[in-house]
Amino acid sequence: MEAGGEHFWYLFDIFNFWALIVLVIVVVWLFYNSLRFRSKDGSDNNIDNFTPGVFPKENDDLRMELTWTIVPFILIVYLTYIAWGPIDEMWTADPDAHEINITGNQWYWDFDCDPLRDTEDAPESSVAMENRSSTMFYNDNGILICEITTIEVEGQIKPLLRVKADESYGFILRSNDVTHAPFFLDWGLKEDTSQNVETRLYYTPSMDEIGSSLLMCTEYCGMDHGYMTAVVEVYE
Ligand SMILES: [Cu+2]
Repeated sequence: MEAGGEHFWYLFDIFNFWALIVLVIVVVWLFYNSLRFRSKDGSDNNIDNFTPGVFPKENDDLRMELTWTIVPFILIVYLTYIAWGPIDEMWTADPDAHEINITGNQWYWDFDCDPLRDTEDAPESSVAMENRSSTMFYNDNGILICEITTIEVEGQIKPLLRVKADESYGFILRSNDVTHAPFFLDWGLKEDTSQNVETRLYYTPSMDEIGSSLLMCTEYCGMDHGYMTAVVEVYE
């Protein structure tokens, strides 16, 4: 199964549906038992005659224990199963993918369209995005594959990553400080970036995804976490 896009929203709806079902069962069960097993006025409060430190085995109900163990287990196995394909797809390396570096910093994203350009002697420095001019990367046929520039969003300058529809991209994720997590909102992809660990995700934006969408940080990383956004644009 493919990752991201419509598959993400399909999973999103199914997970929300089951979350709602579980919520209703738990809340109804909670109120039913709270009301049903209330002690009456004037009755002994220790209605079950509990003794501290002694497990009241006589109140045990094997059927109930099996039910609340097996039913959630089946649900979790089912949800894991349907989410497995898209996650596996997102993590399956495509050797032909065009690589883009995404580096998290407190509190901005640093993109690099041409990670192979850097030599081993010149490790990536965290250049503040305000100082970066637009960079473009063309493939051997002279087609623009990736562009990094800036865009003004509600009065703030944000990085803008432009990628081409139907091209395969491999995003190499790193962090210069704490853990961040870029969330490609419209693609439904997210992955942690951690210091000293390189993580990757692979995606081919489709023609249906042409246009701009938000990239935001979804791992709390300090004061300006909420402003750690960027714009991702897919062009034809
Ligand atoms: Cu963050």
